[in-house]
Amino acid sequence: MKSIFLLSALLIGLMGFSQDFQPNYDESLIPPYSLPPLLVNNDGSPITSAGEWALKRRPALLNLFESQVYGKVPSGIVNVETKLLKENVALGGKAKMKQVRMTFSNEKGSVSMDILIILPNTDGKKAIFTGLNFYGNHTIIDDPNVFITQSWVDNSDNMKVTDHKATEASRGLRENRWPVEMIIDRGYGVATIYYGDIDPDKNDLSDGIQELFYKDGQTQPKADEWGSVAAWAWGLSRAMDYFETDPDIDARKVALMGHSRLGKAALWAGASDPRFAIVISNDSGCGGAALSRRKIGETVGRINTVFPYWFCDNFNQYNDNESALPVDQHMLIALVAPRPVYVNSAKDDLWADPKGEFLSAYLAGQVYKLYGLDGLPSDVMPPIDQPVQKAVGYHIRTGGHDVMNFDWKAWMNFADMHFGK
Ligand code: GTR
Repeated sequence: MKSIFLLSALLIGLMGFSQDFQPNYDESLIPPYSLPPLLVNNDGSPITSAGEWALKRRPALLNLFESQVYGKVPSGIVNVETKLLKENVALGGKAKMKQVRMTFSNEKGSVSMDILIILPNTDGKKAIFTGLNFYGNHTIIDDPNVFITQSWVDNSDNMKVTDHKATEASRGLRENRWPVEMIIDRGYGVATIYYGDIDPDKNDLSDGIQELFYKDGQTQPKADEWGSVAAWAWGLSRAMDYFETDPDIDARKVALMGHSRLGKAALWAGASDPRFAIVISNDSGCGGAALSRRKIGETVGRINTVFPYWFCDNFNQYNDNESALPVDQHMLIALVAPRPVYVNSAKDDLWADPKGEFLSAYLAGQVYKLYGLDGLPSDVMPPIDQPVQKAVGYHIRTGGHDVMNFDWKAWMNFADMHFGK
């Protein structure tokens, strides 16, 4: 009885927050804020060299993001079994397709994720773009060889998903976000995973990879343990473990990209796992590239209310209390340094706060400078549709919350530049 009462109170509270929430889109109404300094240690001493950054400040910040924002991966042992499910030619012979299943298991259970890999059908190791997808590997290319995920999928009219099951009906429906042929023609490979294979995107942290890590009797992550974003990031790192063993992939040239919630996961994976050579955030917004303290569009309180399982429970302390955060998201971007990082926004995607995303990328430049590298040259946003590409890259393009060919072209130019093509 008590729990029913608590549950309804919680639901009413959540509905209240999501219904009453009025996002602010007016720059003049942003509360005054000061950002925690990137280059000052917790004891007040300044960071003046790349060595000090790498030895002192970076680990301290990584730790804060782990314990206060995304959550730590708990200790635990899982067996990993990797199996090549299928290999075939694709795109009329110009590409080679492989599907690899990684199965993680222990006495608590078993979770499998399928990596769809499409590479130019030429000799030698390929640089690749990797990232998670929203509706299943079969949505990114209209090819009957691609297996349909058995994992839970969010229902969607557009994506033709009902009863939370992926079917033939959505094959190829996300080709617009994954211009595979264009990527292959530029000499890059693509490797993608359905994010729900790792942890289904619903408020239940007992049906994904987390459950394999629970101690006996545990049913929820502890306050400083991983939410779904960190679980998705963990899956990306496991994919990287596989890339390191694949003779067709140049594991030193893996560019990691992600859109929106998957952009948050890409940034966290890229910040915490230095094997990703380039990290790209597309419209990742709140909890991704956007500065939390600006409170424009989506806020920490709103995201934690509507998606209470994305971040660790400790992140709730900062709902409507951003000034207490010991970090802000410019620090997350800086954790990628000195590896190239690219942030991009869309003009109409105000919910994700394009200016806040830009400022994070700009401010992270302080750390690149310690390495003798150029960040973004100015704190004024570049004009629409004009990418700026240094060690830090940024663009804001025409249009809304989406992944478009414009974005892919900019990322491939950025990769060409940094991979020395
Ligand atoms: C929204 C959420 C955003 C973003 C987006 C998406 O509902 O508020 O933070 O993650 O979903 O992933 O498409």
